[in-house]
Amino acid sequence: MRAATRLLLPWSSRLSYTARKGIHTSPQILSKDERPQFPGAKANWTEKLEFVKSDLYDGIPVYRVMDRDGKVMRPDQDPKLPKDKLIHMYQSMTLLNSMDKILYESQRQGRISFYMTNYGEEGTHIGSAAALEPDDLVYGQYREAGVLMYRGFPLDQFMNQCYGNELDVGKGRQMPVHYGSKDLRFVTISSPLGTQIPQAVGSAYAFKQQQKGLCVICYFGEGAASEGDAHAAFNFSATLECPIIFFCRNNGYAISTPTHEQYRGDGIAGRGPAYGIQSIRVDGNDTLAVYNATRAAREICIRENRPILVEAMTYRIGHHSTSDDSSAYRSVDEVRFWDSTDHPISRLRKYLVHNSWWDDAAEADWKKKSKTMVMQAFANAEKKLKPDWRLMFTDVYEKMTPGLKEQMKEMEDHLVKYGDHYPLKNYAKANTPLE
Ligand SMILES: Cc1ncc(C[n+]2csc(CCOP(=O)(O)OP(=O)(O)O)c2C)c(N)n1
Repeated sequence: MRAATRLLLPWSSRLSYTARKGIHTSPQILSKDERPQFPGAKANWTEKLEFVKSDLYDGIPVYRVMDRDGKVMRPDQDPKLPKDKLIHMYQSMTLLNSMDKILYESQRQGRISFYMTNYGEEGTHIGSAAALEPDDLVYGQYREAGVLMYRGFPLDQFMNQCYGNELDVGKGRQMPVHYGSKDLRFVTISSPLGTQIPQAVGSAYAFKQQQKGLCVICYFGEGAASEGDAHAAFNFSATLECPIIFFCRNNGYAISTPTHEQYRGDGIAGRGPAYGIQSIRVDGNDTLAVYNATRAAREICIRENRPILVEAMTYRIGHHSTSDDSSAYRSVDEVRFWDSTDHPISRLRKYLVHNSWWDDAAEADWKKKSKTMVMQAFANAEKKLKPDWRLMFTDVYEKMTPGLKEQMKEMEDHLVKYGDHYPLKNYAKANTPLE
Protein backbone atom coordinates (compact mmCIF):
# COMPACT_ATOMS: atom_id res chain seq x y z
CA MET A 1 0.00 0.00 0.00
CA ARG A 2 2.78 2.36 0.92
CA ALA A 3 4.65 1.46 -2.30
CA ALA A 4 1.51 2.11 -4.36
CA THR A 5 1.10 5.55 -2.80
CA ARG A 6 4.70 6.35 -3.57
CA LEU A 7 4.21 5.31 -7.16
CA LEU A 8 1.12 7.48 -7.50
CA LEU A 9 2.71 10.60 -6.08
CA PRO A 10 4.72 11.85 -9.06
CA TRP A 11 1.73 11.37 -11.35
CA SER A 12 -0.69 13.25 -9.14
CA SER A 13 1.80 16.10 -8.64
CA ARG A 14 2.24 16.35 -12.41
CA LEU A 15 -1.51 16.65 -12.83
CA SER A 16 -1.76 19.42 -10.31
CA TYR A 17 1.14 21.22 -12.05
CA THR A 18 -0.68 21.16 -15.37
CA ALA A 19 -3.92 22.24 -13.69
CA ARG A 20 -2.09 25.10 -11.97
CA LYS A 21 -0.65 26.23 -15.27
CA GLY A 22 -4.10 25.99 -16.88
CA ILE A 23 -2.53 23.72 -19.50
CA HIS A 24 -5.12 21.00 -19.31
CA THR A 25 -8.73 21.12 -18.21
CA SER A 26 -10.84 18.00 -17.83
CA PRO A 27 -13.57 17.60 -20.44
CA GLN A 28 -17.13 18.09 -19.18
CA ILE A 29 -20.39 17.18 -20.85
CA LEU A 30 -22.40 20.39 -20.65
CA SER A 31 -25.31 19.55 -22.98
CA LYS A 32 -25.97 17.32 -25.90
CA ASP A 33 -25.08 20.29 -28.20
CA GLU A 34 -21.68 20.84 -26.66
CA ARG A 35 -18.78 21.71 -28.99
CA PRO A 36 -16.18 18.98 -29.58
CA GLN A 37 -13.78 18.80 -26.64
CA PHE A 38 -10.80 17.16 -28.36
CA PRO A 39 -7.65 18.89 -27.17
CA GLY A 40 -6.17 18.94 -30.69
CA ALA A 41 -8.50 21.48 -32.38
CA LYS A 42 -11.16 24.11 -31.73
CA ALA A 43 -14.02 23.36 -34.09
CA ASN A 44 -17.72 22.61 -34.41
CA TRP A 45 -19.36 19.30 -35.22
CA THR A 46 -20.76 18.58 -38.67
CA GLU A 47 -22.93 15.76 -39.92
CA LYS A 48 -22.01 16.49 -43.53
CA LEU A 49 -19.27 14.28 -45.02
CA GLU A 50 -17.21 16.86 -46.81
CA PHE A 51 -13.51 17.38 -47.57
CA VAL A 52 -12.12 20.87 -47.29
CA LYS A 53 -11.25 22.04 -50.80
CA SER A 54 -7.73 23.24 -51.39
CA ASP A 55 -8.99 26.02 -53.70
CA LEU A 56 -11.73 27.23 -51.36
CA TYR A 57 -10.89 30.87 -51.97
CA ASP A 58 -9.05 33.00 -54.55
CA GLY A 59 -5.36 33.31 -53.78
CA ILE A 60 -4.28 35.61 -50.97
CA PRO A 61 -4.24 39.06 -52.65
CA VAL A 62 -0.98 40.79 -53.56
CA TYR A 63 -0.60 44.02 -51.57
CA ARG A 64 0.75 46.96 -53.55
CA VAL A 65 1.24 50.68 -53.02
CA MET A 66 2.37 51.87 -56.47
CA ASP A 67 1.29 50.91 -59.97
CA ARG A 68 3.84 50.09 -62.65
CA ASP A 69 4.27 53.79 -63.39
CA GLY A 70 5.36 54.52 -59.85
CA LYS A 71 2.02 56.24 -59.04
CA VAL A 72 0.69 55.68 -55.53
CA MET A 73 -2.76 54.08 -55.78
CA ARG A 74 -4.10 55.08 -52.33
CA PRO A 75 -2.42 58.11 -50.74
CA ASP A 76 -2.92 56.75 -47.22
CA GLN A 77 -0.66 53.81 -48.14
CA ASP A 78 2.29 56.00 -49.15
CA PRO A 79 4.84 55.52 -46.34
CA LYS A 80 6.03 59.09 -47.07
CA LEU A 81 9.63 58.23 -46.32
CA PRO A 82 12.09 61.10 -46.12
CA LYS A 83 13.87 62.00 -49.36
CA ASP A 84 17.30 61.01 -48.03
CA LYS A 85 16.13 57.56 -47.11
CA LEU A 86 14.43 57.03 -50.48
CA ILE A 87 17.54 58.15 -52.34
CA HIS A 88 19.65 55.78 -50.24
CA MET A 89 17.22 52.98 -51.11
CA TYR A 90 17.35 53.77 -54.82
CA GLN A 91 21.11 54.09 -54.84
CA SER A 92 21.51 50.78 -52.98
CA MET A 93 19.34 49.04 -55.58
CA THR A 94 21.21 50.50 -58.53
CA LEU A 95 24.63 49.98 -56.95
CA LEU A 96 23.74 46.33 -56.42
CA ASN A 97 22.69 46.15 -60.06
CA SER A 98 26.00 47.67 -61.22
CA MET A 99 27.98 45.32 -58.98
CA ASP A 100 26.02 42.34 -60.35
CA LYS A 101 26.87 43.28 -63.92
CA ILE A 102 30.60 43.56 -63.22
CA LEU A 103 30.87 40.40 -61.12
CA TYR A 104 28.74 38.37 -63.55
CA GLU A 105 31.03 39.41 -66.39
CA SER A 106 34.11 38.74 -64.30
CA GLN A 107 32.92 35.17 -63.73
CA ARG A 108 32.33 34.75 -67.48
CA GLN A 109 35.98 35.66 -67.97
CA GLY A 110 37.12 33.14 -65.34
CA ARG A 111 38.30 35.81 -62.91
CA ILE A 112 36.05 34.53 -60.11
CA SER A 113 34.74 30.97 -59.87
CA PHE A 114 31.01 31.56 -59.40
CA TYR A 115 28.37 34.28 -59.11
CA MET A 116 24.66 34.76 -58.56
CA THR A 117 22.91 37.95 -59.67
CA ASN A 118 19.99 39.64 -57.93
CA TYR A 119 18.30 41.03 -61.08
CA GLY A 120 14.63 41.83 -60.56
CA GLU A 121 14.65 41.14 -56.83
CA GLU A 122 16.33 44.37 -55.68
CA GLY A 123 12.99 45.73 -54.39
CA THR A 124 12.49 42.80 -52.01
CA HIS A 125 15.93 43.32 -50.48
CA ILE A 126 15.90 47.07 -50.15
CA GLY A 127 12.23 47.50 -49.21
CA SER A 128 12.58 45.02 -46.36
CA ALA A 129 16.04 46.14 -45.19
CA ALA A 130 14.82 49.75 -45.00
CA ALA A 131 11.98 48.70 -42.70
CA LEU A 132 14.26 47.03 -40.14
CA GLU A 133 16.32 48.50 -37.35
CA PRO A 134 20.10 48.20 -37.74
CA ASP A 135 20.40 45.73 -34.84
CA ASP A 136 17.75 43.31 -36.13
CA LEU A 137 19.48 40.09 -37.10
CA VAL A 138 19.42 38.87 -40.70
CA TYR A 139 19.62 35.29 -41.96
CA GLY A 140 19.80 35.01 -45.73
CA GLN A 141 19.76 32.32 -48.43
CA TYR A 142 22.22 33.73 -51.03
CA ARG A 143 20.17 36.11 -53.18
CA GLU A 144 19.84 38.96 -50.69
CA ALA A 145 23.04 40.95 -51.23
CA GLY A 146 20.89 44.12 -51.33
CA VAL A 147 20.22 43.83 -47.60
CA LEU A 148 23.96 44.07 -46.96
CA MET A 149 24.28 46.84 -49.53
CA TYR A 150 21.56 48.87 -47.77
CA ARG A 151 23.27 48.33 -44.41
CA GLY A 152 26.52 49.71 -45.79
CA PHE A 153 28.62 46.61 -46.48
CA PRO A 154 31.58 48.09 -48.40
CA LEU A 155 31.96 47.21 -52.08
CA ASP A 156 35.51 46.15 -51.24
CA GLN A 157 34.19 43.47 -48.91
CA PHE A 158 31.75 42.08 -51.48
CA MET A 159 34.63 41.83 -53.91
CA ASN A 160 37.10 40.42 -51.37
CA GLN A 161 34.64 37.62 -50.60
CA CYS A 162 34.06 36.81 -54.27
CA TYR A 163 37.80 36.77 -54.92
CA GLY A 164 38.48 34.86 -51.68
CA ASN A 165 41.48 37.11 -51.13
CA GLU A 166 43.52 37.79 -48.01
CA LEU A 167 41.15 40.61 -46.96
CA ASP A 168 38.03 38.44 -47.05
CA VAL A 169 36.63 38.21 -43.50
CA GLY A 170 35.67 34.61 -44.35
CA LYS A 171 39.36 33.88 -45.14
CA GLY A 172 38.54 32.72 -48.65
CA ARG A 173 36.95 29.48 -47.52
CA GLN A 174 33.49 29.66 -49.04
CA MET A 175 32.19 29.99 -52.59
CA PRO A 176 31.55 33.51 -53.90
CA VAL A 177 28.34 35.27 -52.74
CA HIS A 178 28.45 33.53 -49.34
CA TYR A 179 28.73 36.84 -47.49
CA GLY A 180 28.53 37.47 -43.77
CA SER A 181 29.07 40.45 -41.51
CA LYS A 182 29.14 40.40 -37.74
CA ASP A 183 29.21 44.20 -37.61
CA LEU A 184 26.12 44.50 -39.82
CA ARG A 185 24.35 41.62 -38.07
CA PHE A 186 24.09 39.51 -41.21
CA VAL A 187 24.67 35.83 -40.44
CA THR A 188 27.10 34.15 -42.84
CA ILE A 189 25.37 32.41 -45.73
CA SER A 190 25.75 28.68 -46.29
CA SER A 191 24.79 26.61 -49.33
CA PRO A 192 22.46 23.92 -47.89
CA LEU A 193 18.97 25.23 -48.57
CA GLY A 194 16.59 25.94 -45.72
CA THR A 195 19.04 25.31 -42.88
CA GLN A 196 19.02 28.97 -41.85
CA ILE A 197 15.26 28.97 -41.23
CA PRO A 198 15.10 26.99 -37.94
CA GLN A 199 18.39 28.60 -36.85
CA ALA A 200 16.79 32.02 -37.29
CA VAL A 201 13.88 30.91 -35.10
CA GLY A 202 16.36 29.93 -32.38
CA SER A 203 17.92 33.40 -32.52
CA ALA A 204 14.47 34.99 -32.32
CA TYR A 205 13.68 32.87 -29.27
CA ALA A 206 16.91 34.13 -27.63
CA PHE A 207 15.90 37.74 -28.46
CA LYS A 208 12.56 37.15 -26.77
CA GLN A 209 14.23 35.79 -23.65
CA GLN A 210 16.59 38.77 -23.55
CA GLN A 211 13.67 41.20 -24.11
CA LYS A 212 15.77 43.25 -26.48
CA GLY A 213 12.95 44.71 -28.56
CA LEU A 214 14.64 43.28 -31.66
CA CYS A 215 13.46 40.84 -34.28
CA VAL A 216 15.06 38.39 -36.66
CA ILE A 217 14.35 38.36 -40.38
CA CYS A 218 14.94 35.19 -42.35
CA TYR A 219 14.99 35.19 -46.15
CA PHE A 220 14.47 32.15 -48.36
CA GLY A 221 13.18 31.28 -51.81
CA GLU A 222 9.92 29.49 -52.59
CA GLY A 223 12.01 26.45 -53.57
CA ALA A 224 13.77 26.33 -50.19
CA ALA A 225 10.34 26.48 -48.54
CA SER A 226 9.86 22.85 -49.67
CA GLU A 227 12.68 21.72 -47.36
CA GLY A 228 11.75 19.94 -44.14
CA ASP A 229 13.65 22.61 -42.23
CA ALA A 230 11.07 25.20 -43.31
CA HIS A 231 8.29 23.16 -41.74
CA ALA A 232 10.24 22.71 -38.50
CA ALA A 233 10.95 26.42 -38.37
CA PHE A 234 7.37 27.59 -39.02
CA ASN A 235 6.00 25.29 -36.37
CA PHE A 236 8.65 26.09 -33.74
CA SER A 237 8.25 29.83 -34.29
CA ALA A 238 4.50 29.66 -33.71
CA THR A 239 4.52 27.34 -30.69
CA LEU A 240 7.51 29.05 -29.04
CA GLU A 241 6.11 32.51 -29.90
CA CYS A 242 9.22 33.99 -31.51
CA PRO A 243 9.64 37.52 -32.92
CA ILE A 244 10.68 36.53 -36.44
CA ILE A 245 9.77 37.68 -39.93
CA PHE A 246 9.90 34.87 -42.47
CA PHE A 247 10.55 36.61 -45.76
CA CYS A 248 9.95 34.41 -48.78
CA ARG A 249 11.12 35.61 -52.19
CA ASN A 250 8.76 33.87 -54.57
CA ASN A 251 10.47 34.50 -57.90
CA GLY A 252 8.73 31.77 -59.90
CA TYR A 253 11.67 29.37 -60.24
CA ALA A 254 14.02 27.20 -58.20
CA ILE A 255 16.78 26.77 -60.80
CA SER A 256 14.74 25.13 -63.61
CA THR A 257 11.78 24.10 -61.43
CA PRO A 258 8.70 26.29 -61.97
CA THR A 259 6.35 26.87 -59.04
CA HIS A 260 3.66 24.45 -60.29
CA GLU A 261 6.19 21.66 -59.79
CA GLN A 262 7.21 23.07 -56.41
CA TYR A 263 3.78 23.18 -54.71
CA ARG A 264 0.06 22.98 -55.43
CA GLY A 265 -1.32 25.19 -52.64
CA ASP A 266 -1.71 28.96 -52.56
CA GLY A 267 2.01 29.76 -52.73
CA ILE A 268 3.93 30.11 -49.49
CA ALA A 269 1.70 32.74 -47.79
CA GLY A 270 -1.15 30.23 -47.95
CA ARG A 271 0.76 27.96 -45.56
CA GLY A 272 1.12 30.56 -42.79
CA PRO A 273 -2.38 30.34 -41.27
CA ALA A 274 -2.07 26.54 -41.08
CA TYR A 275 0.83 27.08 -38.67
CA GLY A 276 -1.02 29.83 -36.80
CA ILE A 277 1.22 32.46 -38.43
CA GLN A 278 -0.20 35.79 -39.64
CA SER A 279 0.77 36.16 -43.27
CA ILE A 280 0.78 38.68 -46.07
CA ARG A 281 1.50 38.51 -49.80
CA VAL A 282 3.12 41.55 -51.31
CA ASP A 283 4.23 42.83 -54.71
CA GLY A 284 7.99 42.30 -54.48
CA ASN A 285 8.62 44.71 -57.36
CA ASP A 286 6.97 47.49 -55.38
CA THR A 287 9.67 48.58 -52.93
CA LEU A 288 7.24 50.72 -50.93
CA ALA A 289 4.75 47.86 -50.51
CA VAL A 290 7.60 45.63 -49.32
CA TYR A 291 8.63 48.39 -46.93
CA ASN A 292 5.11 48.79 -45.48
CA ALA A 293 4.57 45.05 -45.10
CA THR A 294 7.92 44.48 -43.40
CA ARG A 295 7.51 47.51 -41.12
CA ALA A 296 4.06 46.32 -40.00
CA ALA A 297 5.37 42.75 -39.60
CA ARG A 298 8.20 44.02 -37.41
CA GLU A 299 5.83 45.98 -35.19
CA ILE A 300 3.53 43.00 -34.68
CA CYS A 301 6.26 40.47 -34.04
CA ILE A 302 7.96 42.63 -31.45
CA ARG A 303 4.77 43.83 -29.74
CA GLU A 304 3.18 40.39 -29.62
CA ASN A 305 6.16 38.00 -29.73
CA ARG A 306 4.84 36.14 -32.70
CA PRO A 307 6.14 35.17 -36.14
CA ILE A 308 4.92 36.81 -39.35
CA LEU A 309 5.24 35.42 -42.86
CA VAL A 310 5.77 37.80 -45.80
CA GLU A 311 5.64 36.34 -49.28
CA ALA A 312 7.09 38.77 -51.83
CA MET A 313 5.99 37.95 -55.38
CA THR A 314 8.69 38.74 -57.88
CA TYR A 315 10.55 37.31 -60.87
CA ARG A 316 14.10 36.00 -61.17
CA ILE A 317 15.24 37.96 -64.21
CA GLY A 318 18.80 36.59 -64.23
CA HIS A 319 19.93 33.02 -64.68
CA HIS A 320 19.88 31.00 -61.47
CA SER A 321 23.67 31.33 -61.26
CA THR A 322 26.68 31.40 -63.55
CA SER A 323 26.36 27.59 -63.73
CA ASP A 324 22.92 27.92 -65.35
CA ASP A 325 21.59 28.85 -68.79
CA SER A 326 17.92 29.61 -68.12
CA SER A 327 17.01 29.78 -71.82
CA ALA A 328 16.98 25.97 -71.63
CA TYR A 329 13.73 26.05 -69.61
CA ARG A 330 12.00 29.44 -70.07
CA SER A 331 11.39 31.80 -72.94
CA VAL A 332 13.41 34.91 -73.57
CA ASP A 333 10.11 36.81 -74.06
CA GLU A 334 8.98 35.93 -70.56
CA VAL A 335 12.20 37.34 -69.11
CA ARG A 336 11.97 40.42 -71.31
CA PHE A 337 8.45 41.14 -70.05
CA TRP A 338 9.59 41.43 -66.45
CA ASP A 339 12.79 43.25 -67.28
CA SER A 340 11.11 45.93 -69.37
CA THR A 341 7.58 46.15 -67.92
CA ASP A 342 7.70 45.43 -64.22
CA HIS A 343 11.10 46.13 -62.75
CA PRO A 344 11.52 47.30 -59.14
CA ILE A 345 14.31 49.74 -59.99
CA SER A 346 12.41 51.55 -62.74
CA ARG A 347 9.28 51.66 -60.60
CA LEU A 348 11.01 53.32 -57.64
CA ARG A 349 12.78 55.66 -60.01
CA LYS A 350 9.42 56.77 -61.47
CA TYR A 351 8.11 57.40 -57.95
CA LEU A 352 11.17 59.57 -57.20
CA VAL A 353 10.75 61.46 -60.47
CA HIS A 354 7.02 62.14 -59.72
CA ASN A 355 8.16 63.68 -56.45
CA SER A 356 10.86 65.73 -58.22
CA TRP A 357 13.59 64.05 -56.20
CA TRP A 358 15.38 62.50 -59.17
CA ASP A 359 15.89 63.33 -62.83
CA ASP A 360 17.91 62.30 -65.88
CA ALA A 361 20.90 64.38 -64.84
CA ALA A 362 20.98 62.81 -61.36
CA GLU A 363 20.65 59.38 -62.99
CA ALA A 364 23.53 59.95 -65.41
CA ASP A 365 25.70 61.35 -62.65
CA TRP A 366 25.00 58.46 -60.25
CA LYS A 367 25.46 55.83 -62.95
CA LYS A 368 28.92 57.16 -63.71
CA LYS A 369 29.87 57.50 -60.06
CA SER A 370 28.58 54.07 -59.05
CA LYS A 371 30.30 52.36 -61.96
CA THR A 372 33.60 53.98 -60.99
CA MET A 373 33.15 52.86 -57.37
CA VAL A 374 32.44 49.26 -58.44
CA MET A 375 35.38 49.18 -60.87
CA GLN A 376 37.72 50.58 -58.25
CA ALA A 377 36.70 47.95 -55.65
CA PHE A 378 36.95 45.25 -58.31
CA ALA A 379 40.48 46.28 -59.29
CA ASN A 380 41.55 46.48 -55.62
CA ALA A 381 40.26 42.99 -54.85
CA GLU A 382 41.83 41.44 -57.93
CA LYS A 383 45.28 42.75 -56.99
CA LYS A 384 45.28 41.16 -53.56
CA LEU A 385 46.96 37.88 -52.68
CA LYS A 386 45.00 34.80 -51.59
CA PRO A 387 44.98 34.11 -47.82
CA ASP A 388 47.80 32.09 -46.24
CA TRP A 389 47.05 28.49 -47.29
CA ARG A 390 47.59 27.39 -43.65
CA LEU A 391 44.28 29.06 -42.80
CA MET A 392 42.51 26.06 -44.24
CA PHE A 393 43.44 24.23 -41.04
CA THR A 394 42.25 26.88 -38.55
CA ASP A 395 38.72 27.53 -37.27
CA VAL A 396 37.71 23.92 -37.93
CA TYR A 397 37.48 23.89 -34.15
CA GLU A 398 38.04 26.93 -31.98
CA LYS A 399 41.66 25.78 -31.52
CA MET A 400 43.56 23.49 -33.86
CA THR A 401 43.52 19.89 -32.64
CA PRO A 402 46.78 17.85 -32.52
CA GLY A 403 45.53 15.95 -35.59
CA LEU A 404 45.02 19.14 -37.57
CA LYS A 405 48.42 20.48 -36.49
CA GLU A 406 49.96 17.27 -37.76
CA GLN A 407 48.18 17.61 -41.11
CA MET A 408 49.36 21.21 -41.43
CA LYS A 409 52.94 20.08 -40.74
CA GLU A 410 52.63 17.33 -43.37
CA MET A 411 51.47 19.94 -45.88
CA GLU A 412 54.40 22.19 -44.96
CA ASP A 413 56.88 19.30 -45.48
CA HIS A 414 55.17 18.45 -48.76
CA LEU A 415 55.56 22.00 -50.00
CA VAL A 416 59.25 22.08 -49.06
CA LYS A 417 59.70 19.21 -51.49
CA TYR A 418 57.12 20.00 -54.16
CA GLY A 419 56.39 23.71 -53.70
CA ASP A 420 57.38 24.42 -57.31
CA HIS A 421 54.23 22.66 -58.46
CA TYR A 422 51.94 25.00 -56.51
CA PRO A 423 51.05 28.67 -57.18
CA LEU A 424 52.56 29.67 -53.82
CA LYS A 425 53.48 33.16 -54.95
CA ASN A 426 49.77 34.00 -55.05
CA TYR A 427 49.34 33.24 -51.36
CA ALA A 428 49.94 35.61 -48.47
CA LYS A 429 51.84 34.68 -45.34
CA ALA A 430 49.79 35.23 -42.18
CA ASN A 431 51.56 37.62 -39.83
CA THR A 432 49.96 36.26 -36.65
CA PRO A 433 50.60 32.78 -35.22
CA LEU A 434 47.97 30.29 -36.35
CA GLU A 435 46.13 28.24 -33.76
C1 LIG B 1 19.57 21.07 -49.40
C2 LIG B 1 19.90 21.54 -50.78
N1 LIG B 1 19.33 20.95 -51.84
C3 LIG B 1 19.61 21.37 -53.10
C4 LIG B 1 20.48 22.41 -53.30
C5 LIG B 1 20.80 22.87 -54.72
N2 LIG B 1 20.14 24.17 -54.97
C6 LIG B 1 20.81 25.32 -54.85
S1 LIG B 1 19.85 26.63 -55.17
C7 LIG B 1 18.50 25.69 -55.50
C8 LIG B 1 17.18 26.32 -55.89
C9 LIG B 1 16.60 27.19 -54.82
O1 LIG B 1 15.50 27.91 -55.30
P1 LIG B 1 14.75 28.99 -54.45
O2 LIG B 1 14.75 28.63 -52.99
O3 LIG B 1 13.42 29.24 -55.05
O4 LIG B 1 15.67 30.30 -54.55
P2 LIG B 1 16.11 31.15 -55.82
O5 LIG B 1 17.38 30.51 -56.34
O6 LIG B 1 15.00 31.14 -56.80
O7 LIG B 1 16.41 32.52 -55.33
C10 LIG B 1 18.82 24.34 -55.37
C11 LIG B 1 17.89 23.24 -55.61
C12 LIG B 1 21.08 22.99 -52.15
N3 LIG B 1 21.93 24.01 -52.23
N4 LIG B 1 20.75 22.56 -50.91
